[in-house]
Amino acid sequence: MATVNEGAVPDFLRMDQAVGSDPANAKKTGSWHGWPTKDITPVTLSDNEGRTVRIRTPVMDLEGLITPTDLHYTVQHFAVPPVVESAAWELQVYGEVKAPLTLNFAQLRRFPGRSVRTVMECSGSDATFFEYFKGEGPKPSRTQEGMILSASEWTGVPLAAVLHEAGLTAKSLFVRAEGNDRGVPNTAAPGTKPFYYDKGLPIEKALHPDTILAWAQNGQLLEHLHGAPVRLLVPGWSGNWSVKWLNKLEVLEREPDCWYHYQFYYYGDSPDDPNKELITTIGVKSIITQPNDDTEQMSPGVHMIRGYAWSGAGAIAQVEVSVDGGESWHAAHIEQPRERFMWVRWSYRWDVRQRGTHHLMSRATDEVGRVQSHEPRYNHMRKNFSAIVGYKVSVG
Ligand SMILES: Nc1nc2c(c(=O)[nH]1)N[C@H]1C(S)=C(S)[C@@H](COP(=O)(O)O)O[C@H]1N2
Ligand SMILES: [Mo]
Repeated sequence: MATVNEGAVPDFLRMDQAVGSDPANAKKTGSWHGWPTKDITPVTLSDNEGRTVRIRTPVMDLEGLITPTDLHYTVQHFAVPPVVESAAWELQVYGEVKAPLTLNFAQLRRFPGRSVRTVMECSGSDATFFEYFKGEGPKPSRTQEGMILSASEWTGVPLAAVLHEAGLTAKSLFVRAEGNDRGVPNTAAPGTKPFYYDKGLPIEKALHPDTILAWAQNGQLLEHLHGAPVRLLVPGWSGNWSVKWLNKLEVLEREPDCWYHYQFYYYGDSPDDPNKELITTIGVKSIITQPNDDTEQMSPGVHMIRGYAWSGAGAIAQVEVSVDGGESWHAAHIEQPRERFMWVRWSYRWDVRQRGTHHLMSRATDEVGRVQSHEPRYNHMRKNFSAIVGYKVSVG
């Protein structure tokens, strides 16, 4: 182990000199954030053994683009599966391939690596806004409930590299990814047998270079709740495609009949709707983070209205802000970097002189021309809410 050569460290760099002796530098808590003690806490739920199994992200409190891993939301449909050590992990690749293969963790890591920064949004995020928009429920509070929305840098290898190693044929049209968690959904038909969580990705998306098998998140090996040792990561598509605790890749000629396709993550008016549409790409969406539900009266003067914007279909091209309930719109400043799958931060300088109530809104447009809508796309499962949510603020 290397030892520090005390003599080589200049006095001003020594920890005791720098912070220890001066009471003004004593560790502080509360709203002071110069020490890693600022109380930004996720909304969590624990199992009956005290383990955290659900996390909702306090998006209004975030700075920058990366959600710290301990604040990144987590969702799983079944019980969290037992830990599989990376040394014991294996990935089976089989089905419509030239040469089925089994890879261990070390072998997977020999493929050329790739990192991708992406926003991840659960289809169920903001679902209670559907009732609110229909006038059937109170306005949900994103500050109090947290959001099923986060963003990370993920590191792994392109799924395409592994598929090419196994060898694709003209019949390799879908890739079914299966996790290690097993159960029976609450809403499944009586008699449904337990099954492993799985999703069947069309080959075009499977071969996209940013669709990766990830073993790391934000510079560290994956944590168990996020799918360790290896998960699938499908940027731009709803979170449920990014299969955690990945064990198997089955290549198929036809779309597999995964339960979480047309029984859960679909658009449609009812379970019997003959025109069900599978949910893939996430919407074009912006949210205002400042001011927010916790903001009390604002004083006349300059305020920064801030937020995030993202789209599953392309980079964000424009964000506009309205301070009069959507009658007039002004361009917001979009902060760099603006990456294809990442969210962006935006801000609008609002110089407000007039006292009274003002109705703030934000509207995002992506590079393929999709514009955030005023009305949600209603669907029986209440998935993928992406409409504009306004905030009334009082200036006085
Ligand atoms: N194996 C497995 N993978 C899964 C799920 C699951 O239940 N089992 N849930 C999906 C859903 S609905 C979402 S939104 C994301 C959440 O990923 P995270 O917990 O790392 O944020 O994982 C997806 N991958
Ligand atoms: Mo989800």
